Order: sequence, then structure tokens, then C-alpha cells
Amino acid sequence: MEKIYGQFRLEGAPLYCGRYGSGHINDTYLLATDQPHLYILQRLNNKVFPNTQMLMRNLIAVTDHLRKQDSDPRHVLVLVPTLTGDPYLTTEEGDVWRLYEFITDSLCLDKSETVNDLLQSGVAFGSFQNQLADFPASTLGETIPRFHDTPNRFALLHKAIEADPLNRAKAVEAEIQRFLSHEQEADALLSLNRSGELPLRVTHNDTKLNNVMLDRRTRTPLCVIDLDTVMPGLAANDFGDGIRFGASTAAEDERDLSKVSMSLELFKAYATGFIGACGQRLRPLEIETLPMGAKLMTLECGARFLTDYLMGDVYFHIARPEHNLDRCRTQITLVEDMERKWEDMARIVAQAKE
Ligand code: ADP
Ligand code: GN1
Ligand code: MG
Repeated sequence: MEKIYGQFRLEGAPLYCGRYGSGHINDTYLLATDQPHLYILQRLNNKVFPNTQMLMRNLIAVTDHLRKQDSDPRHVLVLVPTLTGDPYLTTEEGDVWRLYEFITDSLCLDKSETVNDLLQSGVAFGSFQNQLADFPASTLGETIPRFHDTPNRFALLHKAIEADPLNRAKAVEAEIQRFLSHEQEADALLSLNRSGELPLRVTHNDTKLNNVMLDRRTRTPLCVIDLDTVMPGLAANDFGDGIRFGASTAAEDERDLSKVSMSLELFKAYATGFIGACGQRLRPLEIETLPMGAKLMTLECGARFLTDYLMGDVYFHIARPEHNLDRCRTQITLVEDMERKWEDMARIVAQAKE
């Protein structure tokens, strides 16, 4: 690792560098120096992101835009340059490494400890969308083409079932059927976009609770992180992914499915924070379709976990052999629970707008 971090403009002598966080995509390390000064060092996953140079161009443009509105260094990700003055490092092997200032006195939660924590993450992602409302969307590259194209995610699931390279499909036939029985709904939001009823906005597209840093003392939002998928998208998807992860009563990879449900209390908290922070920007139909965003993001993410399980765990980092299978089971359990709570979800969203 010294070969990597030694090429950045560090303050102080490095003391420690070790794996950090619970992201599923990039390789993340905490780097500490004797100043003391903390950094986050990351290698981008170039299997997931086909064009890492374009991704970094997006990231620099988006953070520059955010910084014009808020110059506090704890509020916007800060890249530390290399010794040669570049904003990130490209190795001879073609890997891209970046170094961030560590956001100090912050919390990054895999699970909300209080209802207010989730409400605050809704505020963070709602405000994020507001801050990017005047960002020139056409200058953003598509870092993962068709990222939230749910029908295409189902097409990829079908391909995986057919290819079945590890002979796993037979044993998970029940899970496959639970997902496929929802396939006809997959296009519900994109079709409204094609007909011009739902607009594209600049969205984050990965609005998990652990992609926002809260202030350790006040527990209010400090900074939205993980900007690798900032692209034009639907507001309902940013709402929906926040619910998928944050309003669940259990972890994304919980094995005991009796613990997994979608909490209406948490749903209401996130809806209140998100809708409040998006302000007047959302059209009535965008608000009305927020529950559908929650259902489709959960269905889509579950279909992606199942696809990855069938393909041999080539996309998401796993920590145990059936990790992706466990994850897909929690997601489909949540989808089915949302269906039971559908009317309450619609009512809560309508009330949050008032
Ligand atoms: P991934 O795409 O793999 O999820 P993230 O960019 O979300 O990668 O980073 C993984 C984790 O590293 C985050 O969930 C957070 O805990 C931590 N992290 C990332 N950037 C910072 C930062 N600037 N300051 C403090 N912690 C950070
Ligand atoms: C990945 O990078 P991370 O861990 O924040 C994934 C999301 C999924 C999520 C599921 C680029 O997010 O799309 O919803 O895992 N990110 C990418 O936890 O695929
Ligand atoms: Mg992340």
C-alpha cells in the first residue's frame, strides 16, 4: 500500500493503513498519519465502472458545484492531490486510486439508531437533489449505463437463470419465482418518464444510509458521499433506495427473515425528511409515485443480488458463500411487506407533502 499512498500529498508520516467501511463496491482504506491526520483511500472498482476516468471527471464537476454553494470542507468530499498535482492516481496497471480528506467527528451508520437518524438522511438526499437542480446534466457521463433500468435488470436475471454457470438455479427456484412474479411492474416508473410525466433530475442513485455522514454531536447531515453514480435519474429512485435500506427493521443481509419488515414509522421519517428538503421542486406525480420508487428499488436491488448469486458473485463484495442469496431474500421479503402496507405508504407520502 505504501507504493500507493506514498504518491499523494500527505500531511505527516503514515502510521496506519487498513480496510475500512462496509461498501459493496470499491476497496476502501483508512489512512492515518502522525500529524494526526486521517484520510480515506479508495481503489475504484473497474469491473463495475467501465470508465473510471469519466467517473472522476463527473465527481470533480459535481463536488466543485456543491462547494460553490457550501464551502465548509466537512460538507463536500475533498480530494487530496497526488505529488504531481493530479486529482487522483492512475497506476501502470490502469487502476484508479483516490484519496479523500476524512470527514471528522462524523457518523456513518449501517442502521439508524434513532428514527431521527433516518429522517436526517432523507434531509441529506433531498437537499442534495436541490443543490444539483441547476447542475448541467448533459455534461455528466453515464458511469453505469442503465443503472436503474429495472426491466433491463430483469432481463439480466433471465440471462443469468439461463446461463446458470454454477448450477445454482435449481436450488433457488422459489426465490426466482418470487422475483419473476413482480416482473410486469418493473417498467411502472420508466414508462411515466418516457411519456413525459416524470422528469429526469440529477440524482445520487445510491441513497443508502451509509452513504451519508451525520455530525456525531448534532446527528444532522454533514456530507453526502459515494458520488460514483450521480447521474440523471428519477426522484422516486433516490427516495426508494433510502427506504429499501433505511426503513427495513433488519440488515440488508439478515438471515432470520422473521426480523425483516418495512417499518412504517421509519418510512414516515424518511418521507418527511426527503419531501421536506426537496421543497416545492417535486411535481405532484413525483410525490405520488414515491412509494413505487421504494418498491421498485427494493425489487431491482434484490434481482441484482440474485443475478449476482447465480453468476458466481462477480459484482458485489461478499463475506460468506451465500451472502448474495441472503441479501436477495431480505429484499423480496421487504417488497412483499410493502405490498401489505401500500395504502399506509400512499397516505403517509400524501400527508408529508402538506
Ligand atoms: P462503496 O462504493 O464501496 O460503498 P463508499 O465511497 O461509500 O464506497 O465508501 C465506503 C465507506 O467508507 C463509507 O460507507 C464510509 O464509511 C467511508 N467513507 C467514505 N468516504 C469517507 C470520508 N470522506 N470520510 C469518512 N468516511 C468515509
Ligand atoms: C452498492 O457502493 P455501495 O455499497 O454504496 C451498489 C448499489 C446497491 C447497494 C446495495 C455502484 O452500493 O447500487 O443498491 O450496493 N452500488 C453500485 O447495498 O452498484
Ligand atoms: Mg457506499
